[in-house]
Amino acid sequence: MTEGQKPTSKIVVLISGSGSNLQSIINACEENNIDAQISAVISNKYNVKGLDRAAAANIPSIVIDHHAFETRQAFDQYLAEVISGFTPDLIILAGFMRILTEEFVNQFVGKLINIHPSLLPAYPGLNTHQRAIEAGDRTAGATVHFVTPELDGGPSILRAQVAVLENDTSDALAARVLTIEHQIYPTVAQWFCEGRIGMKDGIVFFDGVQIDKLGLLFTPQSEH
Ligand code: NHR
Ligand code: GAR
Repeated sequence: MTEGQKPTSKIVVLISGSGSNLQSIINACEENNIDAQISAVISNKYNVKGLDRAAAANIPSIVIDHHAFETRQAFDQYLAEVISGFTPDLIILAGFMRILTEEFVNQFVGKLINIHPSLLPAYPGLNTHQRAIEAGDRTAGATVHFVTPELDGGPSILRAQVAVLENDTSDALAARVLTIEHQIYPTVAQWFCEGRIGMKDGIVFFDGVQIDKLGLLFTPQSEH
């Protein structure tokens, strides 16, 4: 490390499934678009594709099966211990499907981010795409936000929109939203690792300036 330079940040990624968002973070780290290393991938499920992605990138992975714990608190306590062992600067929820207890969140508040497949505050929780289609929404999207104890209620950092098409299906919309997720999540991870964003007293700062509660709006780069 060159003197005076900040050391590379350490990231822990939590997954439950396919891990395509994990892949976008892996790629961005490998391409030096994020100045960080992924110390570990933790899944609460066995045999998910995200674990194969971690293995392919030579990243250690750990499965912590929530069924093995009697209570949510016990699972979260163990999860927190394992995460703390890696002394991460940033913890990324990437399709992680377990609601986290207040005790867990409070241990890591300010360094815990999530990507949610809706334009928060619309549609917190599950089945976001079906709900957007049924409501007749013309736009959908994804939101990266700091995690607070309130489910999907933490302050937004960056949102991106996609169109809802005529006769859209939940799967088709989900795929369209995922492509934009893969753009905004590495962007936010890099901002965090560069120290450009942070949360203080529930307020997000970008380059030292307070941002709107809805977060910044991502504008895709047009082709030249
Ligand atoms: N925990 C806290 N405290 N705050 C948040 O904002 C969180 C969180 C944990 C996960 C991701 C979230 C999403 O982006 C997330 C945000 C799981 C559920 C859920 O209902 C809802 C939202 C999110 C993640 N999970 C069920 C549960 O009982 C299990 C569902 C399943 O296993 O399929 O935990 O959408
Ligand atoms: C993503 O769309 C993510 O926003 C969403 O699940 C998908 C995970 O895809 N997250 C949640 O719904 C969290 N409850 P991935 O595993 O391919 O990254």
